[in-house]
Amino acid sequence: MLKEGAEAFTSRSAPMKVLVTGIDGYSGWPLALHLIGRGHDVVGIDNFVTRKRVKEVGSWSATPIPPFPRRQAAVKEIFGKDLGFYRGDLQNYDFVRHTLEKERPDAIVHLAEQRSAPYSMIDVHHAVATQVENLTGTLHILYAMKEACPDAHLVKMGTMGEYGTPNTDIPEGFFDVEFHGRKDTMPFPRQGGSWYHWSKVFDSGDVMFASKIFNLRTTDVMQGVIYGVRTPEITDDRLLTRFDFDETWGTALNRFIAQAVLGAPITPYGRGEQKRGFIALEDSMQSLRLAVEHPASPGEYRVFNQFDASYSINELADRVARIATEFDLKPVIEHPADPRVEAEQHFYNPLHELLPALGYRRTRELDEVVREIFTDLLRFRRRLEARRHVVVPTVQWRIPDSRPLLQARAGPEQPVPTHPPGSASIGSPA
Ligand code: USQ
Repeated sequence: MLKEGAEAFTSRSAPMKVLVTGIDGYSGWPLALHLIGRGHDVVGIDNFVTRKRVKEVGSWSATPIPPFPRRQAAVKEIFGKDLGFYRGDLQNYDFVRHTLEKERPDAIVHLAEQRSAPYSMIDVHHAVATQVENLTGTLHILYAMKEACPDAHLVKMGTMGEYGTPNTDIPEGFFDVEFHGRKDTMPFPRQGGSWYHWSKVFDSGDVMFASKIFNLRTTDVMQGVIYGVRTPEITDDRLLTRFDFDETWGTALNRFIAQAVLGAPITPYGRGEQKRGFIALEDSMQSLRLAVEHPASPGEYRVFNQFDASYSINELADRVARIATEFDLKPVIEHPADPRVEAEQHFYNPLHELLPALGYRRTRELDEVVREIFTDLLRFRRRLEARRHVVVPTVQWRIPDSRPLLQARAGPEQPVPTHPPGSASIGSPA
């Protein structure tokens, strides 16, 4: 349970060893750079499945991403530090335990999960792969922590989407309930909006329970939608992080900017009054670092709502359209029927007080980041042009098999989930 007040947190500013799972990903890579820039030692794990899965839906990153050994070499050259790396799969328990035993990190930031809601909704195979892989990876980490490094602190990437859109304020994880005359503090109800979001809900239960039975230090991060392509540490194109814009892997604001660059319609789904919590990439990294540097206590399971401000999808579309004109673009906004099953107009007031209590401060304003994304995407316009067909919404929540639709969009190849559970080899430092 969460301890009250910021005083309960013990800050550790001394250099720490941090293991980042999913280090090759959109958040994992800039997090590694940010932690290294702050003097921490970073070791990463990845199996490169996101690279494969983005290809599976016919897309690629708008930013060109070097192979991992070149990323490591750039870190060595620019930061003068070694970045340890294990290529391997969290589905393999021996690999996870072996890596934790060898590295004995102070903190583990667990980002290595299937992170796309639309990908999880393609068909039954993608739904099952998402849930089996996400839950198995997390359970393997929890057990391996107990065996190999029980004093380490787990910072687990969850999602604001676990809460859904209830007609009440959303607390940070827990709330006080009075029912039939009795009172208790209980986990706030979770109402995921995709098989992906439900996998995070189930993960949260597992992390909370493991924290109790194994006396582990855990922080569950309810992450809002991240936007942006740069952090201060990305000073060279070899250090760029990936930027997805396709319907499956791209997220709302990033997609809208890519659509404006392409001259394709910006697509707020349905009425566009859906509200979500958003945060700039740089500020998300700041938040994760604060969580790492202020570990939970042994046996403590705490929940942070990690977003900076809430916006409706229409507000974001309008803002992107307005800023696009500064770049001589001629944006058009269209409202396709919502392919998802979600409230298109609703109350939304999540609280976010715990990270500010640890020192979180907004460093980026939305308009400024939108301009920065436009500037970068215009540089990589040809990469967007080459995959322009993938921005159109295709995966439908209400139908059990969207593969024919994806196939029609992508050509003859039938997408099937890459990387069946347990298929990857035991990794070694590379
Ligand atoms: N949306 C549009 N038009 C688009 C794309 C999205 O209107 O072209 C709408 C969606 O219907 C939804 C909202 O924008 O209402 C957010 O969708 P999204 O694709 O940006 O984000 P989502 O699928 O919720 O998932 C993303 C990340 C996920 C993370 C989550 C945080 O992929 O890993 O957990 O954001 S949150 O949304 O707070 O749950």
